[in-house]
Amino acid sequence: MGGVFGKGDSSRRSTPASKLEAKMVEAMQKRAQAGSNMKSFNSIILKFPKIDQSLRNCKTIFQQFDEDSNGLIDPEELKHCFHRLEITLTEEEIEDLFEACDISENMGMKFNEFIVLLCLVYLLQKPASVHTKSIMGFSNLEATFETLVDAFVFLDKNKDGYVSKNEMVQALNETTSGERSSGRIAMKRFEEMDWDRNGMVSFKEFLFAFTGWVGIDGVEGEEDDD
Ligand SMILES: [Ca+2]
Ligand SMILES: [Ca+2]
Ligand SMILES: [Ca+2]
Repeated sequence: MGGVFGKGDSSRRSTPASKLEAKMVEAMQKRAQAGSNMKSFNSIILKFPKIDQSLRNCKTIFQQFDEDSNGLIDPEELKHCFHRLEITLTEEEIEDLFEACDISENMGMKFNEFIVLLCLVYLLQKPASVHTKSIMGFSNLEATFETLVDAFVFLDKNKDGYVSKNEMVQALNETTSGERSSGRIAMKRFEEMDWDRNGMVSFKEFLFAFTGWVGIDGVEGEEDDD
């Protein structure tokens, strides 16, 4: 039952594939009301090195929670992790998150999967936390996650919680005058992001693509499932 997140299922467009995704979309739309600080696609690119650095630093956090040091954070370890970070999620939410981020389907979070998961948690938890007492206790990390959310909000012009191909093109056109090659690069980027090839990029897809771009390990190239 449920949970398999759209792999090979291209029948739905911009309809949330799961309860979790619906929540993500809702959280993203709420966040979008605050607008984006990003002025251009280039301003996102310029932030790459900083994001890269911050995500790499995250490795220590990962290792800390990988109690048996097998390179994976299993559901039990994840629960300890949330407990320690004072993240309150229901059992069901944790399971959904785990399932959604365990793209290598080995019942464990690899480093990149863990980062994506934390960022999704960040987005989900945000509205609830009134004062900005660092939710996860890692303020740098939160700033990075905020940048990623901000970048997504910038790209999602119509604020429906997904980035479409047109929006990607639009975002690029706003910036690059005269650089023709960038359009093609944008398309390539878009295709890299749209893993399930449904023509829409969800925040989760965006994050996974992002960890790949900044070269976070744990990304296993493209899967050719036919
Ligand atoms: Ca482990
Ligand atoms: Ca959109
Ligand atoms: Ca997609």
